[in-house]
Amino acid sequence: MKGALIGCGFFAQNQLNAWRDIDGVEIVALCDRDADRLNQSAETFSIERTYSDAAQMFADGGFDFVDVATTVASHRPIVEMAAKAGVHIICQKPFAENMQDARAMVQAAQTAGKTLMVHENFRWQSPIQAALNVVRSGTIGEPFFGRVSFRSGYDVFSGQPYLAEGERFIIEDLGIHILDISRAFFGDAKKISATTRRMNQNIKGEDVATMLLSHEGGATSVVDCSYATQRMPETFPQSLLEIDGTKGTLRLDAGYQLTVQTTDEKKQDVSPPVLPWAEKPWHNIQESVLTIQQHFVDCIKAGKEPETSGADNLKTLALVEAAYLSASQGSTISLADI
Ligand code: NAD
Ligand code: 89V
Repeated sequence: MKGALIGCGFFAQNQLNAWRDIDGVEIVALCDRDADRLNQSAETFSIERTYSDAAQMFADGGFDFVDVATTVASHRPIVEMAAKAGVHIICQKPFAENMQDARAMVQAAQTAGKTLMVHENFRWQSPIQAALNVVRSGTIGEPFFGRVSFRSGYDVFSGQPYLAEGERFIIEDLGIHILDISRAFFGDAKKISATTRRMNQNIKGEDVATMLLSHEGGATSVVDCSYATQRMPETFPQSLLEIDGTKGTLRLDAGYQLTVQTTDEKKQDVSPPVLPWAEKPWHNIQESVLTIQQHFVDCIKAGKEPETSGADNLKTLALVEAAYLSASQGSTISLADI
């Protein structure tokens, strides 16, 4: 399969490394309107075709899929161009700026008959997959309560300065992943209520969010996120889990320690591997980039809908919108109204 990538910024370097690791895939074209970033990525990854204009790249064609690694404002126009050009699409999160755009993007890919997957990679992290395997196997019975927690004081703003500048921050950028993990464990949500705070006065958006979800199957989950938490050990970028089921409990604690208690207790170290191009503490996220991109390729080959497809991600994005609405109104929001 031949691919093209648009947006040669901070995170795309991981995506380009991961594409290089996947058998049978070659990235043949790159696009970025920033010439320095474009040329640097082209040189690092030995990619000859380079473009400053995505429309020109699609017009020239010669690839089966596009990887959209730009920030959110450009996602809808690029995804629509890609669908018109008749290529499969993998698009970074946040999928879209609002539900209307996201629905239009899903529709565009459906009309074109092409796969559209969102690069929603946190549920693909191997410690999360290890916990999902335990829950899906029925070992702890029916999960009725969960907490999915991401609390850190890590400086994300030096690598991603735009995160300090938006009206929205933690729910849209990070909470979106943690809400998606909650969906992976407990299914879709019916209702959500949220509170937010901004503790860091040097940024525009909220950096603390606490969300309570009622899931359609009856489970309740607490999704809590913070970039204002000074603690040792610093756990960035680990998502921690506490799940109570009818037959036992599961904990994913700091340091990737998984504990499953039923009639007995089993402890397991589920630390992710550090890939040759990865570096700590990002290795957890970096490994999931490889896993999710492999899933995209496997699904296209098998003609299957990806687990984190565009259509699926509408439900995660709806949770983000509902959480902001809840925090601004001080009320519980029904997902049916989003
Ligand atoms: P970035 O600003 O470093 O890079 C984005 C690049 O896209 C820039 O080089 C910019 O010039 C280019 N670009 C923007 N619009 C363009 C257009 N229309 N045509 C051509 N080039 C264009 O951003 P980043 O930190 O790499 O983030 C990119 C996306 O990845 C964001 O949506 C972010 O939320 C997401 N992200 C995801 C993860 C994850 O774990 N899934 C982690 C970090 C970032
Ligand atoms: O995964 C992300 O989207 C990143 C970070 C982990 C820093 O929040 O922006």
